[in-house]
Amino acid sequence: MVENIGMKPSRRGFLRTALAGGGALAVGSTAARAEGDPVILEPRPWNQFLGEGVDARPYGFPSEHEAHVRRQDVPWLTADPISSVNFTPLHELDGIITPNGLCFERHHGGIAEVDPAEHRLMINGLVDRQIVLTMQDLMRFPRENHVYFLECAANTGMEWAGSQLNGCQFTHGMIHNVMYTGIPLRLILAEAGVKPSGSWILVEGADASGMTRSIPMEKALDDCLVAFKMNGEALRPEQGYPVRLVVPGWEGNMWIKWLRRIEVGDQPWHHREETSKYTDLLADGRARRFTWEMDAKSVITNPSPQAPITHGPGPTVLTGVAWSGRGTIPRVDVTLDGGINWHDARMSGPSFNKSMHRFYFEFNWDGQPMLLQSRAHDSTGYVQPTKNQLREIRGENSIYHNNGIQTWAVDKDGRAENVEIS
Ligand SMILES: Nc1nc2c(c(=O)[nH]1)N[C@H]1C(S)=C(S)[C@@H](COP(=O)(O)O)O[C@H]1N2
Ligand SMILES: [Mo]
Repeated sequence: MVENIGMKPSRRGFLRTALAGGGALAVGSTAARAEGDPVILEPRPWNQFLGEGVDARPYGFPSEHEAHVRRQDVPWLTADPISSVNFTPLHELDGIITPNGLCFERHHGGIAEVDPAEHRLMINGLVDRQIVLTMQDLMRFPRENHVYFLECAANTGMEWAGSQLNGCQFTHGMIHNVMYTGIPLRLILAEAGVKPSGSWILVEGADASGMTRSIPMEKALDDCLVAFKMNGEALRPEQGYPVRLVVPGWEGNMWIKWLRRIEVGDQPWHHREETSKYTDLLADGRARRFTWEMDAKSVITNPSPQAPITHGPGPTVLTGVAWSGRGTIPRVDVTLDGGINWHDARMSGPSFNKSMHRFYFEFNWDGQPMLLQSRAHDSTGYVQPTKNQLREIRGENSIYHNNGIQTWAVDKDGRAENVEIS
């Protein structure tokens, strides 16, 4: 089937051909277009008139032509928009960083509009000194910068039993990847002095949901951050302004927003979000307890249902993202024929620990239907499973932690649809 769709047998051979012949594609279509093209021959408003001055946009927004690039919810998914979720438009993005205004939102009590002057972070419980820190106090701790993905454990949860939502925004968009500036949590805990019996922390949010989660001390002292900046600017209110917890590689629910209290204890609290929620019910009625780490996962973002192929047969760019809660993604395989032939995708951009990675696969589409899939390999050697492999182990009751391989069926017109073949 690879030959059928015009693939060169050797990936390296194709790349060389593509690079050498790259000009041919561009020159051919450009030459044809130049004749009588009004956008070239007739003046456009933007070269006839002067534009707005430098002060017109003190805080910039995207071009009005990008208005379709937006977070979106699925109205029937939740009873109301207060305890709900919307989704990152992955099919409109490139590279690895999610712009702040497009990071998906998950709230249990709506967006807390916190006044930083009235925000406090309390450390209590099994500590030598209970302390209360203001934002000004926090600014005096040493900071670090790290790029991490946050994925809700429910991402792709609607797809357990079969394909359901038509677009990678909805199937995979409960994820964002941001550079955080924050204080290592261990420094704040050291300021309070953790007692020898302190082996767990409870983190609590200042929003109306008062969300809490238990986190083992080992993780708290390892790479958790108390973050106040995202992509260089203050956290957005939607993301927990003025401070949120960053729990690298672990499920999004633990990344408490509007962080106001950290209690040190000697056992987990077993609150709502770690018992009745964010627990995986297995086929035999038992439940997986504390599934914190996010397994390696990937998705093709283009082509995909919201991003069909509109240019017809010929050179085509396939791209997507991959991530793992256990490390980096050295390799992603892609298939155009539903897993009969797999090809090495080309990784591009920085490869950070517990961050999103970008992959590309350029090929010549011959206009025949395709079954597109991607398969991530992480730095521990773990390989992203098929959905059937997941169901064999976890049954059909699950919602959370679905990292199975996603399939898009592309028809001869380039339209893509969410399907399941394995
Ligand atoms: N205080 C508080 N923290 C919270 C939540 C919340 O509702 N309140 N939602 C959690 C869940 S379930 C997820 S997936 C992430 C979502 O983070 P985001 O809104 O930045 O995408 O925040 C977590 N932290
Ligand atoms: Mo979540």
